[in-house]
Amino acid sequence: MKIGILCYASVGGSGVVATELAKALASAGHRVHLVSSDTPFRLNEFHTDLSFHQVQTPAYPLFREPQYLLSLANTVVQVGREFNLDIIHAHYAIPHATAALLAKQVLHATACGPVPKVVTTLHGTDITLVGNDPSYSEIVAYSIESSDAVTAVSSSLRAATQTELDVQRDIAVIPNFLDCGVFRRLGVPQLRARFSQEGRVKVIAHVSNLRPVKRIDTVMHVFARIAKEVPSRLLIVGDGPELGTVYRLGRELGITHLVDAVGAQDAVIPLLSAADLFLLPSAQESFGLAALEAMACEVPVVASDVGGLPEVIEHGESGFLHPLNDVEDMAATSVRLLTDDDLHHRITLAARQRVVDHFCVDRVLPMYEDCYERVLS
Ligand code: GMT
Repeated sequence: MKIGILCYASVGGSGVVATELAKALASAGHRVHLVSSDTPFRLNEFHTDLSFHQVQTPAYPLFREPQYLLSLANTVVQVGREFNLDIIHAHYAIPHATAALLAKQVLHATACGPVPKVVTTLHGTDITLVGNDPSYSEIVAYSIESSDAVTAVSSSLRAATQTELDVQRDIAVIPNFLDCGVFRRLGVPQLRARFSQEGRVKVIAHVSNLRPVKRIDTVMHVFARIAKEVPSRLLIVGDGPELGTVYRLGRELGITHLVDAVGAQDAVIPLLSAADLFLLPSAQESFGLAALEAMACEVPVVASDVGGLPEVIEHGESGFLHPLNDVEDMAATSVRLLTDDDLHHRITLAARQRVVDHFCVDRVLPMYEDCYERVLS
């Protein structure tokens, strides 16, 4: 199949999933065209059947607002026409689904042959945080209803789409995935020695784009409680608007000297491989790709019981889930995991096994291929 994929280039799970899907589809013999404002940050290697098309959004003095939606749709029209795309796959509804539908209309009006079908994948905040905002909701709901097929990364997100946007159509659940051969715990003795201070302290990790929804304040409060009981350090990987909260609460809680904030990093596997525990106390998480990546690297996750996280982590089996903002219980569970080697070992193995059983690329890729084949037939 000839497939165009639209996604964000910025650090975030939807761009990661779209890019990994593009790579996997190309490796499986499809011809894939990735369309984005910039090179997506996980597109780090050359694939013969995967091309990247950058959207150019020229400025003009009359425009006070960027016209990205139009230039994106225009690029998709050009790529669709030039390469006879069968499928346009929009990742994240805003504005990708809308741009894909607009491009399809233009291709329909101007083409002599078949026009591509539009598949939209919903990722989370495109529904729960931004998409349901009254300033976007009409267009988002219309774009979802008008796509030829729609997928959501969890049952929880499908339900939220139906209730929050009053969408009636079928939505298939296709979970997020990773390459289980690549995402595995590595031996990283130097990194481990650096963060664990030669094995004297435990390493607690948090990886995110540090936006308010990730509840960095809770990460800091939980860690402060852990550090009172177990010698440990906090490894924060990522950058974003809440970085200031890390520094402010670090000072207020007297833990600045225990925090390593290393910024946004492409290579998260070595960093996760140096960790003993992963905290994800988000206010909302439609899936929690960061948790999945930690579990694949044999790092037990303590997270909030929200959104799609219970579809990834089975509480008490492959990780732990606590009510939102339950700092005391999150800290108590973390201390148990860090002080009970048998429990830590059991959860670690179960977490890795859960990823291998349900979320490896070879299991999930056929679900997307089936979805494409269904809309084309
Ligand atoms: O978090 C966002 O604002 C958007 C999005 C992203 O691009 O990172 O995250 C969502 O999509 C990920 C990939 O499907 C999911 O793993 C995240 O759980 C989800 N984020 C939220 O629901 C907050």
